[in-house]
Amino acid sequence: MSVLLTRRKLITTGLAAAAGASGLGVAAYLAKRYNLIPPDHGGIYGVGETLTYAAHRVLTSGHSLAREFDRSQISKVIPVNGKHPEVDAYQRLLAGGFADWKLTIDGLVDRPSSFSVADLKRFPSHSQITHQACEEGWSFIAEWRGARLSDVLHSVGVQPQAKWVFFFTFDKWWDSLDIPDALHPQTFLAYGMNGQEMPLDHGAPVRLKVARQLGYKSLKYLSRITVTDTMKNIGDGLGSGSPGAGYSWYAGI
Ligand SMILES: Nc1nc2c(c(=O)[nH]1)N[C@H]1C(S)=C(S)[C@@H](COP(=O)(O)O)O[C@H]1N2
Ligand SMILES: [Mo]
Repeated sequence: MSVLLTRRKLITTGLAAAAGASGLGVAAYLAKRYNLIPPDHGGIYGVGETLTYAAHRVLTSGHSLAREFDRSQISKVIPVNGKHPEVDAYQRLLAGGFADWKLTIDGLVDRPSSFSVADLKRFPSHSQITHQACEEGWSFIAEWRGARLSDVLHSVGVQPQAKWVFFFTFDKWWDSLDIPDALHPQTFLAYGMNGQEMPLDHGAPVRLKVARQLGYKSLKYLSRITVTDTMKNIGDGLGSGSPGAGYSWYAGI
């Protein structure tokens, strides 16, 4: 067993034991010591959120892969959660076939930039056949195609002090990932699904695809990405709209 594994085992065993035996407060203390506290740890489910996030980060050290499937396993019926945005700005882009759509990336980057769909297609194109699970209980397997978010972020030069990557959409959703999940090889800016351009209600023209978290982290209809070193000045400061609606910021599976 490697030294790293031993250390990991120690921390996770420690977290679990502390949670079981001596009370959740000790587990939270250990997580804090190792800098594994998610932003919404203060709520009713706070200690539970901390344990899940900390255990995932320690066990997977950021880059373990979500399971991938064969084409034959792609779901025949694909549910859609909600309709595409009605706001004028989105409707105008849709009417123009998204030719004028651009994804802005700013914040703690060396070269703030905007990317059209064609620009994103110039990055190496990757695909994944993964499972997407909604917190409401339904799920499906689909093939997603896109650019790795890591490739796009590297092209704009993420600054060393960066900790979070925030995403904003045309229907006013917002969420964030930590740097390990943002740079994860299965985190895509996805422009294709099951061999087609991204279908309208699945997030056209480009959505986020986060393979290792529940569906609600995979934001559709992206408009802007901002890299930050704090969550404080964005929304209610909890990293996402989800905690306010009763769902945790970290939705790892
Ligand atoms: N912009 C935006 N992104 C979103 C949503 C949304 O309503 N708006 N719904 C989320 C939820 S709850 C889920 S489960 C998935 C659903 O993706 P699908 O419609 O492609 O199945 O998208 C997520 N991303
Ligand atoms: Mo969902």
